[in-house]
Amino acid sequence: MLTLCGFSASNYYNKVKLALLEKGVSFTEELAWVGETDKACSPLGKVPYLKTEQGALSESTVILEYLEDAYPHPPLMPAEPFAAAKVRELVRYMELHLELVARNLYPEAFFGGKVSDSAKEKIGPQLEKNIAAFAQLTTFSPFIAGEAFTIADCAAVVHLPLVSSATKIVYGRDFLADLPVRDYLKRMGERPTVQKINADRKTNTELMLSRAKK
Ligand SMILES: N[C@@H](CCC(=O)N[C@@H](CS)C(=O)NCC(=O)O)C(=O)O
Repeated sequence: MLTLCGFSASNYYNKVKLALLEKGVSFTEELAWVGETDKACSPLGKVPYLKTEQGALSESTVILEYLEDAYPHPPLMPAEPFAAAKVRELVRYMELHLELVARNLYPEAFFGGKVSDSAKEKIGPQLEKNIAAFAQLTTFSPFIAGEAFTIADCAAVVHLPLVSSATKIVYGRDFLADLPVRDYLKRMGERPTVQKINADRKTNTELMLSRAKK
């Protein structure tokens, strides 16, 4: 039995949850807020982590690769090595070059904090450059990596909305507006698995914000 630990407002948590739902693997969820995680399972205190009968795993992409090996059907990775590498490349771009850069904006965009003007001046052009590079790698037709739903979609569905909303709030302009992201997310939103993670995310975000007010 698998236990997914973390909280449903987290994009990285939802990336793994979406893969589990798409694969139809049975799992339970254990609520672990940041600061209340099991350090033996996730040494950096990050979520998500996955408890398995053999022990725990941290880092969402590592978890997805484990799930792919342990539960190959339905596949979320192409069998052909080059196509599989292209999927990993897309995940890397979305996380290292888009989400991690945009994350610097979250304190102001989502948590009532402030990002300094000098930081904003650095982050904006960096994100624009990285988004242009990412755009070169994907056509969104119909999925991020082409014909099939893959782990790149598990990442895109959870990360791209945050990049859009953070840039819109902080810079007054959605940096992803020139890419077909809205149509893509609408298409993905027709999947019951995506509807489930989005519904749970809304409920958990309210809980997270009410905890923060206390
Ligand atoms: N590289 C990690 C990123 C996970 C991550 O940053 N999770 C956030 C929540 S969305 C977190 O746990 N933040 C708390 C921290 O970094 O201490 C992964 O892919 O699992």
